[in-house]
Amino acid sequence: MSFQWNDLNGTFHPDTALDYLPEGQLRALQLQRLQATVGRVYHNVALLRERMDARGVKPEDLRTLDDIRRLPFTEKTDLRDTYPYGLFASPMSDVVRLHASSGTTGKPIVVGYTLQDMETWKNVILRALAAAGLHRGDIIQNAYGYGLFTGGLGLHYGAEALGATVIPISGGNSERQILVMRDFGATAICCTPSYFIHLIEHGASMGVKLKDLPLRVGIFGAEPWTEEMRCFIQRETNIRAIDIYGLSEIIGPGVGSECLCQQGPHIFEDHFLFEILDPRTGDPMPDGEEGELVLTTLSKQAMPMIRYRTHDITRAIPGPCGCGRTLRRIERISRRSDDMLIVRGVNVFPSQIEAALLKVEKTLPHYQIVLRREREMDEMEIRIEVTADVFSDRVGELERIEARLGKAVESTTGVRARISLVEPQTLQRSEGKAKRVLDLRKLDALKP
Ligand code: DLL
Repeated sequence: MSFQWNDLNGTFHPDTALDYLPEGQLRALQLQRLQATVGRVYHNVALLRERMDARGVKPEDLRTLDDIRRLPFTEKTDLRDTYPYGLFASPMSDVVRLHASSGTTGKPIVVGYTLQDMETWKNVILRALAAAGLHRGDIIQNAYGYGLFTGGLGLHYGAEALGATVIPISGGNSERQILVMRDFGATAICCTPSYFIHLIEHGASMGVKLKDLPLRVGIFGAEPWTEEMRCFIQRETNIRAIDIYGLSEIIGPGVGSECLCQQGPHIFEDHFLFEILDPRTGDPMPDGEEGELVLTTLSKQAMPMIRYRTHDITRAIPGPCGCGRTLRRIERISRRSDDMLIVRGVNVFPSQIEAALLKVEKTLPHYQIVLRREREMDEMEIRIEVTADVFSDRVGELERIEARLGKAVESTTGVRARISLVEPQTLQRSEGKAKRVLDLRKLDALKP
């Protein structure tokens, strides 16, 4: 049997054909799958059946896609409250894989997959990688963590199904990452954007410039990053930095991903239905306006999710994409409704700070936001690495950059911050998701 792989000339093989489904057919497929999913949940998940009964909704009441609004939301707390398997809609004997996510607080959540779910996952990843211009013959270094985290194993099977060569290196051990990247001739890397920036520096310290390697594409996600960060990565390495989005509760990586137009992730709408809602009222936002992303799985078996509130803030991007895919796009997720910091009463998002900082010359994309409570007042300190020459340059250079950064942050957020410039390689690096905020205010408040 011969396969039609997604080769450089842009032909797509059967797996990616769904990306181009005419709109009408796509919506019809969504409705059919939604009805089946809701039926499955109603008959197999007690919590959701009780909630639907309480609202007087039965699966057969779903006649159009808009009827989804009659269904109750699912929250992360529902997964915690029913830990570990309470939202599973398949018997454990059909579950072939478990993953878990610890999140930032509390009990972990557990997610399960049937064999068919594994096929779905493989399919969306394959399509994500193909959309990023990868194909048979590419050598993909997969530096997302393998294990309970969905990143490593999630990307793995889709990359193999694409026909590419996978290096399952997992996260960490940066020296080995660089040697493998160079010696094995990796043409693509998958990891968090913050870890990749660390690899750029680590390579430089070993005398390896990533620009000189065959590396062509980066599949970056699992944490918020900004367009400024993308520019930095592309400038330093000459690769295409592609944004991949996903979350454990829905499937893991592969809910959506960018094509080479790099204008926001296309959502794999044949498997995931998305709504953008006002996070306070739960009402739909007009097309193109910002709100909370709410996702419903359309083909998951083991753990279908109905109207899952992601707390990720984005908007639907109106209009078609230059690549010809009919799958709608969302704007990159730059923030979560729950990562908002309230500093002296002002709402501040770390992504706003990142964008402001990286616009100033000689800054490096490593920063930390430290919040303290001093004399009954919130104090925000921003530690940021700057290029080494700043420290050796003429007197006054440090102060000049500090002042520019302070101004940039204040004009973007409305909050004055103390800026501390630090030398390259001073701030702690992460192998996975970066931790940008250190909020010590509660601790400070306890001090006598
Ligand atoms: O981070 C899945 C994943 C792995 C996605 C590898 C992409 C690549 P969780 O650990 O459950 O799953 O975290 C999900 O991470 O709700 C977002 O807040 C954030 N996130 C994921 N991808 C992006 C992205 C994986 N591309 C949570 N941009 C999500 C911004 C992202 N935030």
